[in-house]
Amino acid sequence: MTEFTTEQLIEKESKYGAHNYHPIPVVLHRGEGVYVWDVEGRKYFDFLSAYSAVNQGHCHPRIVNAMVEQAQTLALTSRAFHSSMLGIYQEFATKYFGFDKLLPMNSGAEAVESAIKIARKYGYEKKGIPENKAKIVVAQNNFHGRTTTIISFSNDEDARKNFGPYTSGFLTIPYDSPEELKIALKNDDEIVAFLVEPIQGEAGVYVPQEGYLKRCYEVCKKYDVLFIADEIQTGIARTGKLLAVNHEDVHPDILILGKALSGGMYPVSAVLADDHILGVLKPGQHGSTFGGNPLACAVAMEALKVVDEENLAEKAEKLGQKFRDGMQKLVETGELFNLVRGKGLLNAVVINDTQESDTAWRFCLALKENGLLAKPTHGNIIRFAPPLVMTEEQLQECIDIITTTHNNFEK
Ligand code: IF1
Repeated sequence: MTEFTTEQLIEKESKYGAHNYHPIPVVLHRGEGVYVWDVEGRKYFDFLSAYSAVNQGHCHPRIVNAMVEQAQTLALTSRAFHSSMLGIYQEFATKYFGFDKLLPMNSGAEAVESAIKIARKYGYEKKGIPENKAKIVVAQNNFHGRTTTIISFSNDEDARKNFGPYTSGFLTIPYDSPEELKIALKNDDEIVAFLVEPIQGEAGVYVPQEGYLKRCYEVCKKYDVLFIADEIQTGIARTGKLLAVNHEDVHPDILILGKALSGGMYPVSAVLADDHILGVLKPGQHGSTFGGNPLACAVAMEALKVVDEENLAEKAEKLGQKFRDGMQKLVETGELFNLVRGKGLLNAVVINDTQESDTAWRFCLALKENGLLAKPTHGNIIRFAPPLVMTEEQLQECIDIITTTHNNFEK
């Protein structure tokens, strides 16, 4: 319980904050594992996990400990000096993911920006592309973050409109089409990279056809183009493997991680690649005050150990199947759910109504009343992504909550 009520706290945000979000009207105060509590002490299952940042569960005791201990020792040095944590973290994480090198950043968007800069520089210095001509291929309906360059190649009007002028050098092709990628690369030798989400999260958990990533990777190899996987949302056990590209045995040239790299405890992101690629960055050419700080290193290392030692990838795979089976029953027996899709514990249900309707929103409000938090995307899609530390019994309880809410819901 806190000094202020839900209404008072929402009012403060509304009065003193920028209105760049439309949250579900719940004010959270505490979290533990798969649960969060609001300021009135009501308990909820968290089915968003801060957009897959809290894969390890809220306030995981091991990650909290690592954080507190490091915070009491040394939090920030900047990269003007070495720290006793950075090299240890980089060695640990590169071996964990199988790359030569790691560039540490903070937010996801920053890591995407970094990957773009590295790919361009690689194109000029290793492939001899004429100055300012490098192009990067991206997919339609992508979501890679909110910076000026990244929104330049978004086709979401809300994300883009009135934020121009835009950064050039990006070519958009349809998602889920290796053929279109091949056509693009074949006809243009100024392309340096293909940047892609293994599953499009923001687009509504759009899972491409099996073999898509593998075929795109092969096309990239054929035309000597870097395959960049944005695994900020799909990575770190969320989809049932450590990385979503592991489902198709793809080893990206550049791997981008964020979110659950810290278990949601702290903004930690990273770009991983081998020497010949990351080696293009020389002193003074890229950096960040906070990137690679000792606190981030300690937190990320512990967060990754938890993923491994608690077998979170296997859990996500198994629980995900159970979750989709539960939702599939509702798709088949009721009128409200059109379909369920996803991989591991990154899933979504498409509601049988228009994108403009408020049905999905009202369904999420009903879920909240029944003790489960989820949020619609694109009007009629509801994403379901609980922390991966959930037990099978808890998941069954959640399926029951969604089923009861579904059966009592009036469209
Ligand atoms: C928000 C979405 C999820 C991402 C991928 C990079 C980033 C993200 C694949 C940037 C961030 C977030 C941002 C968050 C909502 C959320 C989101 F709905 F917008 F698309 F997860 F599905 N690449 N995704 O998903 O990382 O800079 O935010 O650390 O409120 O904008 P960031």
